[in-house]
Amino acid sequence: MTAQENRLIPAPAEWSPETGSFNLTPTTFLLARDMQAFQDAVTFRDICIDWFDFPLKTAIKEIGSGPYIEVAYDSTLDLPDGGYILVIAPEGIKVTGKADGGVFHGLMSLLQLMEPKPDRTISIPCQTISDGPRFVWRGMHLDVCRHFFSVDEVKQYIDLLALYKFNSFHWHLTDDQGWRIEIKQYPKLTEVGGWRNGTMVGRYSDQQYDSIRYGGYYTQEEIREVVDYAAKRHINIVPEIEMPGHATAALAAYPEFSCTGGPFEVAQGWGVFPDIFCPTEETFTFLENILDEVMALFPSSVIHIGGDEAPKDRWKECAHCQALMQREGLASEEELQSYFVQRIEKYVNSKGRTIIGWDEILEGGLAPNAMVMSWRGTEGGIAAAKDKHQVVMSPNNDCYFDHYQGDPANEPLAIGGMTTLEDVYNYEPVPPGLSKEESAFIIGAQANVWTEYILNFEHVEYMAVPRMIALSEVLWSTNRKSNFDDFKLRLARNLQLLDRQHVNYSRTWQTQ
Ligand code: TNX
Repeated sequence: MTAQENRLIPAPAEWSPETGSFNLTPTTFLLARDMQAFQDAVTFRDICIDWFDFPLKTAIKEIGSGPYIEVAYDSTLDLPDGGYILVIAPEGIKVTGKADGGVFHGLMSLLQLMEPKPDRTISIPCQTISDGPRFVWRGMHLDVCRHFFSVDEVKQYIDLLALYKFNSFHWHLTDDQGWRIEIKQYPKLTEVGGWRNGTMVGRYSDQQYDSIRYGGYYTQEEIREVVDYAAKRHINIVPEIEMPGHATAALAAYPEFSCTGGPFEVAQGWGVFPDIFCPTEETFTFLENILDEVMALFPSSVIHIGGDEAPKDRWKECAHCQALMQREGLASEEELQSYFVQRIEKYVNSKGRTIIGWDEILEGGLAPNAMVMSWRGTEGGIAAAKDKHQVVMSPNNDCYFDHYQGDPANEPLAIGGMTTLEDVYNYEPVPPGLSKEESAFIIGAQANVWTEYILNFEHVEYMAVPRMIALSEVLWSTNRKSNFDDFKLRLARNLQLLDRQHVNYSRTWQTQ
């Protein structure tokens, strides 16, 4: 393969093309040297059936005399965690990976290089790759509240994350417009909170609504299935349970945890709503019980507790809140939010997990062990990093894939903003002005796909792809060339892979 034909994204750290190719036939074995690698081999076999209808055989013992695709973990590799060495020669292929996920990442590179032939064999050009990630948090988010996506669709989304070596899926499960995760102790969360009696249609300024009942939720069994599916692809799922704001759906089901007692309806329009959780002992018990069930379903060491856009109007007028502020010596409602988050943090920490929240959790004082997701810009992230808290960058200018990606005149209705493919490609997660020590607290970045104006999964694909492909290179590649023209060439070839899966990616960038 010539350099011009290279289509690997994210670009590997070191890459040397060689002559010849390996020919994969239905009798080729994928041979695992350890049980961990065997698990990856089995997942890869499933992926090859899905992608190429190709029945790759897997084994943990040598069968016959090869040729093999050999996979093994090796903790002594001089590579970052998750790195791998991939050697493709005419006599065989070898993937050696470093935990966590190195073998799988190597296999995803292999997948991108596979060229199916009409005779049902697959040709893979010879080369040697040595590779490893720059950041440990390589994230994509999906809002399933404003619009709901099926288990199958969420798995398709996870497939895309896996192909581009993302390792974190932030599942935004609760919001004003719908509560999407079954909680056994509080069935009304989904029975009532999972459904709304209409939805805003078109532009926000038009204030038009339909009156169609809309909703859905995931059962705990489905959640486990998705968690397992992601884990097999070395993707951790970070669940988000929003508090104290974006809580209208929960309060429609259980108004007793609000300041006024309600009643409330699940929100039909977009925006920020004034009724938020009231910090009573009963509310804390309610939220802790919910978090217990959430933590039992999600092994993630990090739990997202939201924290954004919580108007303080109700707290200002609430006798309980004002008395609590007096008792605790809290000078403002922002400090009351900080008190709220710190109590939740203490609880989550007591279960051995860490909380992450949107950058509003800095207001009124950051909880001692919290991680911060910086979305309103980079200032929150910079402040948190200086304060020695881990930060995931997600600034809306560069990482909001609900924004327009091209001239609004030619694009489907979006929330606003403008984040082109080139903007994402040129994004640098470590902001200037941080010292080396402070920069180490920027552990990665994430793009968010909020779905107010994204009504179906095809549209999710359109908004996410190829911007997420550009982000994958930002997050993974250590030798980023900042050569957008070269990236576009590789992208054009890389997208042929997605044609096979009928992914509805955007072509807007081709005319930019
Ligand atoms: C702000 S980002 C929100 C979301 C919206 C999004 C739309 C964040 C923490 N909160 O609730 O969906 O803007 O871009």
